[in-house]
Amino acid sequence: MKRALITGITGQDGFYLAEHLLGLGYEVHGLARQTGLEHIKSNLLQDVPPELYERCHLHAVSLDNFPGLYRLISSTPFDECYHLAASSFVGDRLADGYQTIQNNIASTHYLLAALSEFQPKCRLYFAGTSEMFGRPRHAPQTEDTPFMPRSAYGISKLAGYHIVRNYRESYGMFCGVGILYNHESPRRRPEFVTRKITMAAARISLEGRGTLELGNLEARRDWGYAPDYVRAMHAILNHHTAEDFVVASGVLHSVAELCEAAFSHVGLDWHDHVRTNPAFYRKEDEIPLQGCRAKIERETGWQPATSFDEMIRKMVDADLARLRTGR
Ligand code: G4F
Repeated sequence: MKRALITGITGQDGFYLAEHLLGLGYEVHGLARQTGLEHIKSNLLQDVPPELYERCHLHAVSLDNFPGLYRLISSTPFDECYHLAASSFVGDRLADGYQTIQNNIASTHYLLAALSEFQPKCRLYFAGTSEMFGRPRHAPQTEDTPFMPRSAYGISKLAGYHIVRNYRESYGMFCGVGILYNHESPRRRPEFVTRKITMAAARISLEGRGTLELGNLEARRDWGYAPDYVRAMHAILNHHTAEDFVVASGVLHSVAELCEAAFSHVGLDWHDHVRTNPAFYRKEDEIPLQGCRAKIERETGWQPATSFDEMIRKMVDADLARLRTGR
């Protein structure tokens, strides 16, 4: 039986990855902050079924707790480690990004240092992001597109990527990188635009009235379904060589199209309910973040299984169910 360690196991991707690996017969271990574990025990994490985590070995070790991390990595052998933990909201101003930069870089460095010391044969997956391309020179982006991050999050992830690349090249460790584009699900946090819209569509359809304030409706993103993308993470770590892979749908949709998909699913016209508010505006670039998934498809056979419309319908349905049951 293979043994995997997931950092950030209580997040959206950690949840789906744990579910996927358990289904493949792995013994799954997860790192989480003490508060995250207490939330699981007292069933406080919204919609997180504690049954899943009961099947995992959870460790109350925060990634900035270097001694705790060393103790775990020096005592338990892992075949694979998925490093997903990170502060991940893009909207914060660069000037407010100190914690994001500090935490995301230090955690990656600590983890790699501990693995190289005690378990150099453990395969490491690093959660890269399209935010590392930031302001790309062309679309769609590939593994060869130059990085040009423009957010604290993108900068921190790019620094983490270079740490990982150095352990791969200089120490010969198996470090696979997925450069993931936006990926969503009913477990997405409400500050991200997909979930903000699906929650509003569900609420307004049940209450019969209401409005939703959004930023730029013409903003476009390459959105995919998180459970599909965790399959890509596993494929990347089980490829014959450690490489970088773009993981994307390859298709752009606008925020307006997202509204259309969500509101029409509950029989509403989004134009009647959506207003724009400059407070949510972000400057969008002319060249969009749109990924080319040709390499991962060619080399691992990975493909997304869920369409944009299907994903939005699943999210709205889940939000309707939550509102109806009061959970
Ligand atoms: O949902 P978002 O906040 O996601 P964003 O900034 O693209 O970041 C997500 O995807 C990245 C790529 O995978 C990750 F690196 C990152 O961690 C995160 O998961 O915004 C999506 C788009 C943007 O263009 C934004 O300007 O929606 C636009 N938008 C328009 N109105 C809005 C709103 N975004 C938010 N959050 N709220 C709005 O009212």
